[in-house]
Amino acid sequence: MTTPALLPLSGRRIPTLSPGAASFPHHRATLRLSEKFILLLILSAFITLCFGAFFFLPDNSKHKARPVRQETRTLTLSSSEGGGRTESLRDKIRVDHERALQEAKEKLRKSRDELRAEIQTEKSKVVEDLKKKKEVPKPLPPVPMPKVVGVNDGDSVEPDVKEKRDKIREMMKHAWDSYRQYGWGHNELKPLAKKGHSTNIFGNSQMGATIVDALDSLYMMGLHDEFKDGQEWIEQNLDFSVNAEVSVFEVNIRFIGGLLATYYLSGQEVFKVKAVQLAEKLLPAFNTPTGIPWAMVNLKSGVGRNWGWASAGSSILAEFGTLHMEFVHLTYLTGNPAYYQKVMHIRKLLAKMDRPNGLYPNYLNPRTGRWGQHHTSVGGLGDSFYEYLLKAWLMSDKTDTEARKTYDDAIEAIERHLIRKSNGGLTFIGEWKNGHLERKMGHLTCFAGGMFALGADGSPDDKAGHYLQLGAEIAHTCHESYDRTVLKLGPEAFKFDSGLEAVAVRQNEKYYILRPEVIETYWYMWRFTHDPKYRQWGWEAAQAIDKYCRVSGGFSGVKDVYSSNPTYDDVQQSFFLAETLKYLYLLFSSDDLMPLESWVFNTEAHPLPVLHLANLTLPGSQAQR
Ligand code: DMJ
Repeated sequence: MTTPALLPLSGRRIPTLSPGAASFPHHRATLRLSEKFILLLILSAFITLCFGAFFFLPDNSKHKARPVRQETRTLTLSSSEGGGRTESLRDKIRVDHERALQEAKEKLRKSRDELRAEIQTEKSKVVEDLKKKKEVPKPLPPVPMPKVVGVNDGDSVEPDVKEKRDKIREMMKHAWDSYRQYGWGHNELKPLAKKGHSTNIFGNSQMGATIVDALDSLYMMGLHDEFKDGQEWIEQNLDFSVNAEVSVFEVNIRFIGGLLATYYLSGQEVFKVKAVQLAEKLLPAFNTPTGIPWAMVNLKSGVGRNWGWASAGSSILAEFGTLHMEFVHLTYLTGNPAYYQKVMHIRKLLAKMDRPNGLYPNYLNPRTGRWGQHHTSVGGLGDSFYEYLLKAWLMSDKTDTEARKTYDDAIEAIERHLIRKSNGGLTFIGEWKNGHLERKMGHLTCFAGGMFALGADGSPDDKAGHYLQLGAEIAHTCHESYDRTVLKLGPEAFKFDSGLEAVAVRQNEKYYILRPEVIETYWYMWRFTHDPKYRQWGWEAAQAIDKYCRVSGGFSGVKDVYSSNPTYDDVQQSFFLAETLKYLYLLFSSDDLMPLESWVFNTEAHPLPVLHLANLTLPGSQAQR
């Protein structure tokens, strides 16, 4: 009861605490405190009076409603039988009064800072409670579930292949069990230190990135108990109202992609609901003058900004260009056009821009809508932008022809300006930097072999054979980058210069951090050609990972693939479980597990079903479909 009376009083103190308040003379503060004490006394006396009036004055309404005889009876009752009751009421009032006084005294004994802290805590509690009330998940509109095919198949009849598949499953279990034991709930695992790990892409949060990223792999591999544990953690702990500044791109591809894929595979509503809750938290990132999103957003405040290292405050092509698949699915599942409109706006804006040599620079300023440095890459900073153009077309059941045309044009420019053959006959994809070609290829760029193969069917001028061949050449080059190392694992970047062929030069390019791109390309090439060499190459990589990256607490990256005695980086990346092991597992499964006619894998290897939208119009998409 005393708190409401004190709150306005305390509230009035706040202005005195504003800048300048610190210089108030001490006696003045004392004077204010005694004034308040007197006020409180008056107030509590007044409360006592009200109590008395309430209990002892006759009730007017009763006067009107009841006959006179009953009135007399009531009065008689209170003076004779009610004598004891009056006494106890007086006692109660006295006790309440004393308690109020005591509480008031205690409050006044506290320092200004203590009081301020109390008020702040109360306020935050109210805000939190209100938020919790608001966050009760809204039921989502029912939509037809897309065809979910080939989720539980894939076991091979060949014993040798089956054995390899089982080995990959065992590796997955080791990675998961270690994370379960030492890093549970953290984003990632430090397998040597045997504790949790997180990087700035997830802010300072503990959002269980490995759980969300790994769930669909566990599901496909039939690791049911592990899947159940992960689902339970998500149901009980995955909370996005955290004060964390996260990467919009990473959260989209790992969390939203992971949750959506797991929803489609398992049919469990919780994954869909969580994906939508999280997506809502990303939307403020699009509040920029151009609608090109910030790279990072604070999940609590919605404030966005870009990476400090990006050219001229720019957003990154591979980040704002890798949202389409997940956002189309979000609109499909929720009926909310906002997601679809955001990504289509980005596409429209890019279509209007000039492109140097037909190439897309990696940097675009979200305030001015102008390109930053003219660097173009099919690896880091550019890669999945091209991938999502192709996959937007595939995911729309090949009806999004605008996306296909944009992909074809971009690939044509890339082939003309960035793809070359080395002296030793290896096809590589270099990087365009300020008007010249850097003859260096990243591990990340190796995904492009799979992309070319995936896009071969449907390419213009009957060039399907050409693109499948290009995919095979990239796969070969990337295999060489693995084969020319001591550990038989690929470096982060390798050169084709001054007599060098597919080898890393700088020490800081010699590491392998459990990345998936080379194995991803082997898998696509395997699906399209069934050439046994892709399974062979995949198996070489799996063995090397098991031999050099496996430790008792999980799997770790290594710092130098050219050293026979490498040191560990002590990180088990979440994409190792989401992608590397999933692609390996698929490589040793039959094609009826996740057939590519029905599923499109996002850039983090989370499969999303093809939406047969030919006769459907997404809200806000009239112009496009
Ligand atoms: C993954 O998170 C995704 O594949 C992303 O597109 C880029 N690379 C990492 C893994 O290497």
